[in-house]
Amino acid sequence: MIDLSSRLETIYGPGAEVQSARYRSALDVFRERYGPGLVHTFRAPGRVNLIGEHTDYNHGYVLPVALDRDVLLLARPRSDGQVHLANMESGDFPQRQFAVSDTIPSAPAGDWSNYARGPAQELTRLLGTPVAGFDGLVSAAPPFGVPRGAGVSSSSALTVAMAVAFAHFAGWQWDGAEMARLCSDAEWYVGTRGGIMDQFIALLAQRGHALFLDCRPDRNGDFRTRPIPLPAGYRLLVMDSGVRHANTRNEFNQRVAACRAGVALLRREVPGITHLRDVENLDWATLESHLPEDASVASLRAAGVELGDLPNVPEDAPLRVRACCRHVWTENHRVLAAVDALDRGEIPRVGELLDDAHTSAREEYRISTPELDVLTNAARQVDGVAGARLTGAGWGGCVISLVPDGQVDEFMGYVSRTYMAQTGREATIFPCQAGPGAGLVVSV
Ligand code: NG1
Repeated sequence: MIDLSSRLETIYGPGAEVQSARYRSALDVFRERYGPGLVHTFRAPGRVNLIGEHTDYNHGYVLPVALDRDVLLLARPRSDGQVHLANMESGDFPQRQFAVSDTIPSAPAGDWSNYARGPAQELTRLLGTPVAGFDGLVSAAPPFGVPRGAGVSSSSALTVAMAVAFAHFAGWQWDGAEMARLCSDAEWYVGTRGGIMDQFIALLAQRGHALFLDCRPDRNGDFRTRPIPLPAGYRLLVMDSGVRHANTRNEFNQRVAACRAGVALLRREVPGITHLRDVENLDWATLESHLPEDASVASLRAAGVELGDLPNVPEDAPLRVRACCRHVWTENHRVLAAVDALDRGEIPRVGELLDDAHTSAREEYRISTPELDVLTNAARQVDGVAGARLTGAGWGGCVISLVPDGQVDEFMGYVSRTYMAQTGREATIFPCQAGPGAGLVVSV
């Protein structure tokens, strides 16, 4: 019989006893609901991104880190092709049921079962035969679960946990990159025109490391990745602003549209380009003169600019084409510089780059909020801190900062007090433990 505690220690490190209680209570709930017998427990982590925001869907560079906060999916296969889903947070996520096929109708927008429907459909298509359904129970409540809507990728963690379970029951031996692509397609099913960063880190993370990922596939469809050790002597602290924005998918897709518009317009000058990544070595000052500051979706389409499908983006949505593309161009250069500085152990330089990335996210991509700006400013006041920036899509969520080991307590106290004084809100601050990637944890 597998010793759950030692298995959990390999995932969560010392102090994993609290996880043991969490796993056991989820197992009890599962068996109460679905009956006694063997249960498989899968997990997938959330993430923060050290630097490289909104670059992934532009085929750029990112540097995410997995959290030790994760989504657990307890599951037992069924033989009737049905998926039955329950959630420990049943008030927010009522039970759901659907049938597996290669064309699964999506539930209404916002329905949590879409994060299972997407992977079931995509894996069925990939394997050419319907995958097995299962009885499932999700456990992702605080404090161990991935905070929702906080820009730390709770939706991808849920998608990846579902995909890993479907793959396990289908007997599919996945390889990280192929699985990440499948999960990314599964999120397009849900309606986000996002990139591949979240799925890659959720699957390929290593303890104590960030993951450098070049989001441009090579000719064989492979991606270049490199684990980068987190700097010794520093803790990566995550500050959750508590601000959650609804409907950010429209805003998100508008930014995607601005980038696509930029590519389509620049293609008239630089034939053959498909993503902003293609112009990263050209002089930006020359390029940007070809891009409008502002343009609506309708005016761009009328001018023959191809934007592709853009769910939830109104025709009169204003796109800040030049500023958005400038952010992506400069951000890619910052990621490469940050990797270089980490390799050399030049942590103050990493900090400068994080600060610059936040300024660009705020001024150019316009994804910050007053609360996130208060947190970044407060973080930078503490001695020795190397940078602070928002992480994830933006419009709320979390800020990260590299804090010297000896300053962690002072940092947490100062930032919490300042945030409360300036916004009247409580920040939740926690260290990122850089956990490992998704998979089957235990079958008991
Ligand atoms: P979050 O923060 O999880 O909404 C989104 C995208 C990422 C990436 C970041 C911005 C999805 C599933 N996630 O992340 O791919 O584009 O924003 O860097 O689309």
